[in-house]
Amino acid sequence: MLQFALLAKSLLQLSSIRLHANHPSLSCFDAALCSWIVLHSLHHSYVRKAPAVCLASGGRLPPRCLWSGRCPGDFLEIFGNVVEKCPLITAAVWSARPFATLADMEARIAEFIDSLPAAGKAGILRCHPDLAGRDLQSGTLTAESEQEQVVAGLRSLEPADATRLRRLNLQYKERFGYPFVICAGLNDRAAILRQLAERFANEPQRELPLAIEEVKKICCLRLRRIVASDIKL
Ligand code: 2AL
Repeated sequence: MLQFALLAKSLLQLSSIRLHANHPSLSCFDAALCSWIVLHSLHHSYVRKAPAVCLASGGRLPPRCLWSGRCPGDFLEIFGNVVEKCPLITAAVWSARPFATLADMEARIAEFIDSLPAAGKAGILRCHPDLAGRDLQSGTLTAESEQEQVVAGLRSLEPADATRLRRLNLQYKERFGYPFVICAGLNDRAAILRQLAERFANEPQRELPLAIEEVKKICCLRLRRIVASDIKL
């Protein structure tokens, strides 16, 4: 029991808990209580400090998210493309860790994007590939983008739809100075074509925030996919 008490005492000192644990003759009850407090506090400080993302998935933390909290390199490797070809955004929100929830991380990314001037927002949009464009045909899209475009049915467009999409994409880019961006994961090809034609008519001041909202939706779906794949590990 003395060993148990000493262990509890050193653990208490390790975890910086200041209880009256210095007394050499802790009772059995004191020792048990101390141990419980120590283990409980160690568990909580670990859970609070370690993870980049802490999801309530039956009390389990996604393993890759757990270790991704440790250094920026790991974090970037996992989350670097949640905003297409904009790892700078991921690197910037790294400082805001730990994230209590996935929604918290999404909110920090959205906050960062919203804080950019219009030229920065347009820059983010310019990092996005055309929908059903040359990169999809040549297999040079990012893995995330390819998956989204294929699932939306953009690889198997009818020739007439493909021609229409190409023409509208070009006109849109000429009008706004960046490619048409929409969350392909939430729209099928008919909805994409319809929205492209509708949004083309918008004034530039109205279109920029709409396009940026789509970037945030794409980001949320990508984050969810990453975390879901972690939970399966
Ligand atoms: C994309 C893309 O690559 N994935 C997605 O959801 N939307 N591109 C785009 N121009 O909208």
